[in-house]
Amino acid sequence: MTITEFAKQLAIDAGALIQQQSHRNFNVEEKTSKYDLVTEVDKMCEDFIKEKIAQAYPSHQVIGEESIEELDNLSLLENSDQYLWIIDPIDGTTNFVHGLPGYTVSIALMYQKEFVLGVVYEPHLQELFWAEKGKGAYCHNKQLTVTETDDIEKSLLSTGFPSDIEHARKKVIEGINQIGLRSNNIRSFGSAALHLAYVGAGRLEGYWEYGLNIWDVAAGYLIVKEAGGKVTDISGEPFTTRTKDILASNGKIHDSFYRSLNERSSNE
Ligand code: LIP
Repeated sequence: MTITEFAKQLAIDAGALIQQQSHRNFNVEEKTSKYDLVTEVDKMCEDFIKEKIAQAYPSHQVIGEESIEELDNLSLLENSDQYLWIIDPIDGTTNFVHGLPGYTVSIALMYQKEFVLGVVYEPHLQELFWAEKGKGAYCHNKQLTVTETDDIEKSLLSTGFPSDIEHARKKVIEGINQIGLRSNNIRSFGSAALHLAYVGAGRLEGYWEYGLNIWDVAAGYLIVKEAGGKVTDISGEPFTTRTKDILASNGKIHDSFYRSLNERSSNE
């Protein structure tokens, strides 16, 4: 089994575990605030993924959302020359807690500080989005390409509502004021990884959000790139492992998307 096949199967198995656990009463806790939730299923699923990676690739390093020991682990992103997995066992935990679809399993792999593999699995529709560096992006076996739309007014955009309500969520809401009347429409599905996969799949022209972490976006980043799209930070600077505020698009609307979000409203 290739490493890509391994990662795809791992995401599917993790998704099945989540679905199985969704039918019972699970414990929900607040992480940094009441807007930032974690369940025992997130932790169980992260342990499952880590264990499988450790069995198959004992020398590989792993960063997981639910076991991040901030400084030590995050410095791996910039210093590791080896294989480094970046996982979010349930991206969109709020959806999961509320019994809403749209949450995903996100698994990315870096090698020598470059993203080489990204897998996003949506267990409700059982859709598997994945990309390999230099080899394209796919949904199952179908190759993905971003849309050709070059007009922001014809673009379906998306965003998320971060748990940091004082800064990041405020900025999202300001962004909606900026771009809501200039685009075709706006959607919000509740998972950064899913939004990015949908941009890659040509279902959305663009996605922006503030205050994210690398495990939310690593796999989706590669899917957008390999599908021919563009990902930067919100000010148009290159995407890095430290990017918190993200702008992803089909590439053709990127500049006007960026300008529309950053321009001051004409009513001010
Ligand atoms: C979530 C994101 C979502 C964002 C939330 C949160 P989690 O990830 O994917 O789009 O709005 O703030 O970061 O915490 O469910 O893994």
